[in-house]
Parts: sequence; C-alpha cells; structure tokens
Amino acid sequence: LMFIAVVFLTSCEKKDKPHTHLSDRSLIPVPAQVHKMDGTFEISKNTILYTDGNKELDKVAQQFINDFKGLGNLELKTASLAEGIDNGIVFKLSQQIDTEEGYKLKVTNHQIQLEAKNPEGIFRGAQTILQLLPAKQTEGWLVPAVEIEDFPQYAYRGAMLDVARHFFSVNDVKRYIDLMAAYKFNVLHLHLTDDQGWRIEIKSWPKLTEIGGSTEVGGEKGGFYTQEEYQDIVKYAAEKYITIIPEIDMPGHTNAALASYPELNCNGKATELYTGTEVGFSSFCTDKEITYKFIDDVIKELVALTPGPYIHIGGDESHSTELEDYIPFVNRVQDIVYKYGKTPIGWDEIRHAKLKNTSVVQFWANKENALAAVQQGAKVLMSPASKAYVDMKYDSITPLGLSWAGIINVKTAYNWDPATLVDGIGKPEIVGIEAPLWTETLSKIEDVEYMAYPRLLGYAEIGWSQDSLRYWDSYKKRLSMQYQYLKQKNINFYESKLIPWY
Ligand code: TNX
Repeated sequence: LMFIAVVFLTSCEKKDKPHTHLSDRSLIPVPAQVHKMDGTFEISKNTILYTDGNKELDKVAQQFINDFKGLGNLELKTASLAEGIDNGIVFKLSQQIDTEEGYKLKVTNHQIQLEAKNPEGIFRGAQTILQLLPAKQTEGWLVPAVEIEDFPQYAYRGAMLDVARHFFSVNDVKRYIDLMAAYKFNVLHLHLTDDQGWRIEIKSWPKLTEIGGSTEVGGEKGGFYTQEEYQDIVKYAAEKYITIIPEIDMPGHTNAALASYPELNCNGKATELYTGTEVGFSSFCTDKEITYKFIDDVIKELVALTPGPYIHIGGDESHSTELEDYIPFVNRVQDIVYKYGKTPIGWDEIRHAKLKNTSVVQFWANKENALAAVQQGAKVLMSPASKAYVDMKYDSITPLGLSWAGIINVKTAYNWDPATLVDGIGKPEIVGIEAPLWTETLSKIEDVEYMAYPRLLGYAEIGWSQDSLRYWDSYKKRLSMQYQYLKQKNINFYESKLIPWY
C-alpha cells in the first residue's frame, strides 16, 4: 500500500508542478559549457530577485526586471542578498569568476543563481536567463534546470549602422541596440558622415549639420543628432554594456562637409549636396592647414562625447586622393586621435600610412591591406564584405540591398571563422568581428531589420562562442527556435527558407 501511495504521490507531484526541458529552449550565442540538470524553476509574481548591494548591479537587476515585465507582465520584487537565502533569483558578484564578461549560471528547482566578476558579466548572463524563458507564456514562466559557464572568444563583437546614407532617428538606433544586447554584442559603430550626409552636431562648425545634414540618398530630408541626442544614445548603449564607436570618414566620403564649408575644398568653392550612391569622388584638401584645424575641432568635440576607447577615422575608397597625399593625411589624423587620448580605427586602406601598433585596421575587402597592417603590428577587426556585410542580398531576388561582394545567405553569414579566414591573421592579431550595414538602399528601420535579422544572430555567435562549438546544423535548429522571440519583439526579419522556422 505504501508503495502505491508513493507512486501516486510522485506522479501527482509531476502533474501539478509544471516543468520544462532545456531542449525546448534555444541559446544564441551557444555558451562555452552547458550541463543539463533535472528540474524546473518557475518565475511567479512572488519571485524575489536578490542582489548583493552594488549600485551598478542593482541597475542591471532593474533592467532584467524591466525586460521580464515586457515579456511576462509581472513585476519582480528585489531585496538584498543575505546569508542563507536559497530560493528566488540571485545576482551576485564573485571574484571566483575571472573572465571578462563571463558568468556562471545555475538553475535548480528553487533558485536561479547568476554570478560574474562584474555587473557587465551579470548583464550578459541575464540575457541567457531571458533565452531560457519561453517567448510567450504557456504553462508559466518556466526555466529548465541547468548549469552554464560562459565567456566570450572576442572582446569586440560589433555591428555598424550607416546613418549617413539614410538618417535613422534616436529611437531607431535604440531599437537596434536593444536586440544587439539580447545577443551579447558589445559595440555599435555609427558611420556618422559620408558624401550624402553629416549626422553629428559639431558646435564649432555648425553648417556641417545645417547644410551637410539636410539631405540623404534619394533627396529626401536628412537629419542629424544634436550632441544631447547623441549622448542619449551613448548612455542608453552603455546601460546595455554596448560601446558606441563614432566614425568620421575621411579624406574621401566627405562631400557633405565639402558642401558645407568652401574653405575645405582645394579650389575654395563649396560642392553641391549629393544624393546619389557613387563612391570615391570627394576628398578633403590634404595640403591646406585649415583641413587639420577642422579635423582637430571635430575630433575634440567627438572625444568629449565618447567614453569608449576608439574613434573611427574611415579612410576607405579615397579614390580622389593621391596616395602621396593620403599617407601623410592619415598619419596626421592618427596623431590627432592619439593626442586626445583615443585609439584610431580605420578601414583597411589606412595600412598605407605609418600605423601605431595600438591602431586597429578594419578588414573589409583587401587581404593584402590587412596583412600589411598586421606586419606593422596593428590589430585587425574582421568585417569581410563577402561574409559580414549585411547590406548584401540574401539571394538574387532580395528586394533590398546590394550584391557587389556576393550573395550572403543565412548559412554563408554564419559558416566562417574569423581566425582562419586570412592566412597569416590568427586569433592573437584579431580584436573581434563587426557586421557593417550600409544603407544606400535602406530608408526605413523595417528595411534595416530585414537585412540585419536574422543574420546578426550568426555574427553574435561567431564573436562570442568557441569555434569548436559552432555547427550549422545546431545553429539552424537554435535559430529556428528564436522565431517567437523575434516575433514577440516585432522585428521585421527575413524568414530564410534555409531555416525550418517553428
Ligand atoms: C563600400 S565598405 C564602402 C561603402 C559602401 C559599401 C556598400 C567600405 C569601407 N566602403 O562606402 O556603402 O561598400 O556595400
């Protein structure tokens, strides 16, 4: 009789207590170590989130609470962690964990415990907890029991948005940041200036935005960020542990500035505003002193808005600048950036100049450039156009985007390794990866999302996860399971036929 009672009781318990399995969840990027355990933790309105009293950690906890509220319409309460607490959710700083951005997560029947050495690591781990939740409530907010230890492969995991060809509002940029954060990106590079537009207010040169910011590709009204708006973006990103890297592209790609100030032109005449999509026709006048006064002013103001370590100086496709002028120009601009305490990044052509060994070269098309940069001791940021350019079409009938670097379907975007792509450039030479999105053909945030998603999830995994854990078949399945999450966040993503969407 007792035997029957025990069987009855345990089966009753199983029926009453909702449970879930790790196999019902999809983690992107895939963590370094995952141990499946038995059990389920249920987050309910009575669940308390404990933190150990660090102010910054409390802010991270508050963000988790907000994210969960957005999902589940439940507002978790917080309390400070005390000796002996063994239920609820615990966010705790721990010196046992020594990896940058790394975290340890343990989920049991009665507790979710997240540990990291700093709040940034807790923030990354909190994104994992959110992916362990269902995308929408069915039986409850169930988290499968698991033990995870995780840390990133590359310190720089970025995306770039071109706000110059078409302008995107502060809210558009914030929306882009939100989804990047969910997949553990930590850098957003903003391409702020180009032939078609100057998008950042520079108080000492106001016509840059007044004139240079007034249009965009196609001749529509452009726009620009005031310094306050820009700082708002920087702060918003910083709360999600994303660094904004501003780019002022030069000496080419500068028509918007050249149209705003005649003195920047060699002939002293302002150019016309440009709303087409050609490249390579504009150049600063590299042998006029006013050019360097201008750049010094711009970089000084930009540095004051930039808590991150890098200023991007462009340097690509300067087809209207002689190499003998280009080289001393880049050398001087590099010095200006260092003078203000920042490190320059430039597109791979800047290798022609004399690079400092802390400067970073962004490889996009020319392997020889990347190799020559490494030979100078510079580091490389991997953005190979044929793999990582999210403005390339998914297939021949994609209505948006370009195809000069090839067609990049979701598999091509995922299936490559930055550390083996270029002979002679391995992991020690690489700071990380970045997926640029150029916007000649993209005028609305929905267009941006269509090109970026779902490919950005693949770059997130390439940047974060070990190469030995990355398999297309596994990724394909995990990506398919992100469907509801992307829908729930209202992302206009491309439903690739290569993915068996659920
Ligand atoms: C090349 S990539 C460019 C951009 C264009 C892009 C279009 C690079 C450094 N320069 O000016 O927008 O191609 O795909």
